[in-house]
Amino acid sequence: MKTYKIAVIPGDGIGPEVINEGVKVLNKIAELDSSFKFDFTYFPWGCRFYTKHGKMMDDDGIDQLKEFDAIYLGAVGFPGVPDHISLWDLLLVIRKSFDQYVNLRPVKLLRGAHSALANTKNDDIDMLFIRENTEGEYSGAGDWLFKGQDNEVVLQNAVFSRKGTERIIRYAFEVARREGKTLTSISKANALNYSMVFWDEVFEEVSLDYPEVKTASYLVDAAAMLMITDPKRFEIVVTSNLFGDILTDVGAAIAGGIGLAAGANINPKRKYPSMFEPVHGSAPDIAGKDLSNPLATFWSASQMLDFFGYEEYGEVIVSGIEELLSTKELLTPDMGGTATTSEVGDKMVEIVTS
Ligand code: GGG
Repeated sequence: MKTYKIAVIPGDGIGPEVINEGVKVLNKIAELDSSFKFDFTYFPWGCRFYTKHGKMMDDDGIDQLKEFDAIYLGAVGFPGVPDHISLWDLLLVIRKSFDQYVNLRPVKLLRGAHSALANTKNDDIDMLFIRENTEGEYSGAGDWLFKGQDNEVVLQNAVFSRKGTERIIRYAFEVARREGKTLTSISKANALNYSMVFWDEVFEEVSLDYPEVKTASYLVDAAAMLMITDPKRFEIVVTSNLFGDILTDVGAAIAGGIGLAAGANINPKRKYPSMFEPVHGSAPDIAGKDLSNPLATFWSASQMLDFFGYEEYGEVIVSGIEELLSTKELLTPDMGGTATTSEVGDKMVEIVTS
């Protein structure tokens, strides 16, 4: 029997609640198949850890995580710890250290989900965002000069390496070719006259290796509008770190809400663990109240199962989410229901075993 070692980082705010339900569901899935099981190891890292120890994770945290097959993360960020510290010293350091350069974020209107767009059919919203995840606008390069003085200057540099840009675009072309779908590149070359001109050039170059893949390109501002007015035109989308982060929140709004938005941070070479996490943050206002929505965390678990090659079980989870959404029996308040996080988790466990 194969044992998958999973590092669990529940993190902050609602992170522990949603992760608890996700682990319950993953354990139940493993009971359906005698060929694999999960071995979960918990790490108490996050803002509470920072308040006690002055750091978001152990000094050798990355070395500890290397031993695992995957990381399952809840949420990071809590009032009292500056957001750029909680993000950079935990989430982003993991993505970069493990070269998780592909961020897969499905923007798909599941059966039963309610889109912020009127008169939308499920088939109208079915995209996969492939976001560059280790460099670009989130390179972390910059400087803060003459702090507090009249001549204060702040620099935040976007870094687009040829290797980093080419590999994410190539990955996206591979997905588009495999799925027979159109690949859309989103950039902003008219204003960002170095980085995005380069991005567009690399996209053109790589496209020559995939003559069978239909392509489209949009400026990010136009893309944001078109996702609302004509979402059907987007299928597979490749874009930079910042644009992907922003546009997938637009995606969350049109595909049922942030409580349904899932994400996978993938190291395609499988040299290091990949990380699975809901897109949402830690929602401190509802933390500890058993009110948070665990559906995105379930969907991220389904992405983990897909990654391990158990697509049939990944599909069991996604159709379970659809059943929950369609029957509307047990949904959390953000989805218009009155159920608690743990009640939704219990119901999901029941659905996946039925
Ligand atoms: N669920 C993970 C989390 O708390 N994410 C918060 C966030 O701000 N993420 C930014 C990003 O995905 O780049």
